[in-house]
Amino acid sequence: MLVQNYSTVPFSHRCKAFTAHRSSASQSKLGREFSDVQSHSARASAVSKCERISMSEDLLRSRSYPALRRSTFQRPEARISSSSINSASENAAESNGTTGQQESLEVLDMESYFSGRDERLEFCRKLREQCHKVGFFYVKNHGVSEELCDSMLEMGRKFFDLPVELKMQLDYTNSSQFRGYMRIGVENTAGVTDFREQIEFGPEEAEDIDIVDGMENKLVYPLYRRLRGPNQWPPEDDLPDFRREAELFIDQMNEVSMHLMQALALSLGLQKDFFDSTFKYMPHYQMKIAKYPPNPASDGAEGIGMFGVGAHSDSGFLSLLLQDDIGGLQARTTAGRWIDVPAKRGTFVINLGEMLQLATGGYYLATVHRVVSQSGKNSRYSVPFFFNPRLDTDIRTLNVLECDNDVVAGGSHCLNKNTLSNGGLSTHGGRNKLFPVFGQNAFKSFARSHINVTREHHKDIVQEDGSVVLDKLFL
Ligand SMILES: O=C(O)CCC(=O)C(=O)O
Ligand SMILES: [Fe+2]
Repeated sequence: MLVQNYSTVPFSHRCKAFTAHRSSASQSKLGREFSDVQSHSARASAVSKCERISMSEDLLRSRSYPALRRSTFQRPEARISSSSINSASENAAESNGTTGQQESLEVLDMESYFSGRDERLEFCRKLREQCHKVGFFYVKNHGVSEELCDSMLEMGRKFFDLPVELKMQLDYTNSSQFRGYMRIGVENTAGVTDFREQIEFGPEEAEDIDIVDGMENKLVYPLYRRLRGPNQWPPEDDLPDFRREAELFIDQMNEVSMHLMQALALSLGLQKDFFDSTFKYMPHYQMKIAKYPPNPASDGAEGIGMFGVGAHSDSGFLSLLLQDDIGGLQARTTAGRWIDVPAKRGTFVINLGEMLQLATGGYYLATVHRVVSQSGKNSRYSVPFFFNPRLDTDIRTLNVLECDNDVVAGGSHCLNKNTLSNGGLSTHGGRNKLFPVFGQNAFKSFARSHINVTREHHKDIVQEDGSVVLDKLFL
């Protein structure tokens, strides 16, 4: 959402912004390659500030989490001992040493997060290391059953196999929330068509409508209220059980995501519940199912369809990905090397979005990734889940580090009052402007990515010449 040419950029991802700040220093080891998001001094500063905050035993105390609707979530019970864990931050500090020995992405075991104090600490230490150096990793023992994951991928296959007329009945242009079916060609990255079709869902709610003089008014303000509304589900007759399975999956993904947010808080030396008030109760998540056809060029050559989705980093906070075993996902090291992120059964791929990168002053990385279309006959299916806070979240409250503008590369990669008070945080030479409220940024990104939907459903912000005017509505 931070790029300037937003007319083709969907909300959940697409920002090359921070890649510009990564040096191309040639480092042979993966951990190092991924780690140089900022100048050395900036990173050192972030580290030292972070490590000054020590964890207390309270931080690791398990908190109850609302029971899941129809949940079969398999979270092991937490067993937290009450002894002191003051050495946690020292352990974490050690983890930031430039070991840089990894050659493939790490798999973090969430069972240890749910286990005793020492295991939980160790999990958080590894999490911190991966977020800081790589920004891309797997988690296993996350609690979502393989059966449900398989079922989601199968539901995706069945959905995309439906006749195009049926899929088009769920076309995203029907939805003022920008949700539904997107055929190939609707989205692109840096002007190149993404070679995938997808269906997108968000929190299932009634549309947020004001009653004015006894009349329903959909043109509510703040604008981000318009992102609340219903999903477009495939009819039960066409696709029995799709909605039930998808809602079950969403519930469980929300739960895993919240555990990860708590683990992220701990990994940064914060209270475990640091993110709870903004993420736990009404997260504005986005789930989609994507189908990536094989590369139309039988020899896998470059050309139209070479990339399912081009190089981008995700714009939100936390992305979780379920993928089948076809392959094609790659993450880019700062040395410019593309690393395969192959499917590993029983895992989710986790990567961080730019909002989290900003909130940590660049200490945690929003790593660039892409999907390369595979040769052969088989399509690839994946289920990305983007976990974001409540729409009304003031993103300044998520700033987890004191941020020194003189030190941080670019001078303004932090969410503090000063940089946001003049109507928006600008990064990258003023091209990318962030608003203080999460939903403002989300709406802006959707509205500009899908201008056709904006013109159809949000006429009040479209000018006579067809362009969208948003900024003044946020003042
Ligand atoms: O489908 C995938 O494997 C990745 C998708 C992705 O990166 C995105 O939608 O932002
Ligand atoms: Fe992505």
